[in-house]
Amino acid sequence: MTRLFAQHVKRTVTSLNGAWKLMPDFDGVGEAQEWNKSLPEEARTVIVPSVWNNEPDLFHHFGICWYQKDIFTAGGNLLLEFGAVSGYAKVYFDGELLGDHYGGFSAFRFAHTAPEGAHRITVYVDASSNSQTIPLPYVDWYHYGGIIRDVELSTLPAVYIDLCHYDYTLSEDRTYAQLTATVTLCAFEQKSVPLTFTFDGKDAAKAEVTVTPDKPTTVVLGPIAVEHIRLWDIYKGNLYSVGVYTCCDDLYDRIGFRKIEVVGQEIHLNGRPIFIKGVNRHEEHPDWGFAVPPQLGKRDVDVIKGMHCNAIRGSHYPNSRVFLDLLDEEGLIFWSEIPLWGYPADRMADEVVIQRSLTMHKESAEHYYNHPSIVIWGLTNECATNTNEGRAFSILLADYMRAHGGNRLITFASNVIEWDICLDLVDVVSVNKYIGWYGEDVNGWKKFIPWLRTRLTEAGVPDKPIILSEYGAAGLYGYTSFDGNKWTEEYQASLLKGVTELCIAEPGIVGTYPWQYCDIRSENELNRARSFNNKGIVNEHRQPKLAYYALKELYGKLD
Ligand code: ADA
Repeated sequence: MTRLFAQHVKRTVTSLNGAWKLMPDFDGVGEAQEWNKSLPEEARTVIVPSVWNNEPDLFHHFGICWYQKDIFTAGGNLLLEFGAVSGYAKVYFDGELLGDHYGGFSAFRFAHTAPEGAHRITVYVDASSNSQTIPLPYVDWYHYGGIIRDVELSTLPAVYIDLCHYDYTLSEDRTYAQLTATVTLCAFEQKSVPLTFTFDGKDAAKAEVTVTPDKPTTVVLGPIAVEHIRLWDIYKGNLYSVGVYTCCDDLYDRIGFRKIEVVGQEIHLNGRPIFIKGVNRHEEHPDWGFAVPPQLGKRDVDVIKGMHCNAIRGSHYPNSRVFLDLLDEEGLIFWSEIPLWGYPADRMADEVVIQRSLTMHKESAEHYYNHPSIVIWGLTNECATNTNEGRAFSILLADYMRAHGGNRLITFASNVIEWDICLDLVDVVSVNKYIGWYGEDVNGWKKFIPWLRTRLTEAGVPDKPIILSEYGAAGLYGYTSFDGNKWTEEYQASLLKGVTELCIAEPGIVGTYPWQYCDIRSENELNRARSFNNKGIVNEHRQPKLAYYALKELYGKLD
């Protein structure tokens, strides 16, 4: 996968990005007509990763498409990996089903054995949505479908390394750590292999492991002692190279040592209170959909850092690993979530939705575990957390992420703060509010911000820190006027400035995430001008609006 460092040295990995055949299946006939074996002749060539909606005739196609690629491999034990497929995916190898995957923004893989020669990979992608999908049909972004991240084929030895999580405990003074590597190995045939844990370029611990093909084997190496630690911190992307290897396979990663915790009404990073100077960002661009190139991610980081932000919320879905790598390096804080956007009570009681939600959070915890930049897990966004169904659902998700998500804070973004009954479940209370845009007069903010603590006290959680996780106004790029009316850049800039100032001055408010970094494509039904959500601080081409300079000045003063 595209990362900022090499994950493998011994493993042979071939990129399957590039030309694939694409065939839209408007009438759902592909399975009956065995497209898993061969696509019709009129299938077109597309470049993967991409979204099919950027094909001129497929803009409004929210259903099924099939992808196919003919490959040549030296054969043996293979691992076929997808960085992400937006939609429900079924993967076929030479016409035979390898497996399926639900969840549009996370990586998945299938192991398979095949002889040397020519083979065919086919992927069925269903990007349609209904009352049981995540996301639901009604969202405020575009339902792009496609193979949106890298595809790779690796050749594996009999025993291979599937996953490795690194855990550590820090000494009181945070200069020393005890570090372990928890390694999951899989096998095509029973075998013993020597396993080495390497830290900062030096072998640190070893074990002999026997792995059988029936199930993955997990082994813990270490703890090893790490002294004179350079902590990972805001704007200090201090990273250490870590890895595990056997005779014939390896997996490298990077970690950062840091400690995040809530102390009274504050969030402490490495023992120090922080103020989160955030921004909400969709990983989206009209030319690329969700398949944004890493170069754009880098540009976004530069623009966001240029605004003196120290944090990004990945609204509303898991972001690409390469983007998280950038944040790890820059020392920027990340809030990661899954697209549980606007679920009403009955949907949160639906067993299919529950299982899908748990799986998607599980995949985030599993794949993103080692990224120091992920400091917050967002469980849901604007769901009915004012209902018993919402509470039962939130408990399930919070318990899972607390048990498996590493040293991170748990939150969800509430738009029902007045009636929310889940506030006790989180480490930090996050509030979405659009006073001054939808309905109420902009002056309402002056009452609302100090009232939040009163509300928390009434809800029985008087001491939790608070984040304003969304607020904003649309400003049409280039539309400026002395009248300062809604939709002008002036109105947007003044609202964001005013609310951010109120939050900074309010004790117990520990962070702000204005909505939103850049303009994004949205659905027509939401009555959005240009069919875009125009609340971007920069437009979709990353050109700054007045709000950019207003926030830059405010956030800059806190550096
Ligand atoms: C919500 C939602 C965002 C966006 C925003 C808006 O808070 O979480 O995704 O839709 O409203 O612009 O209205």
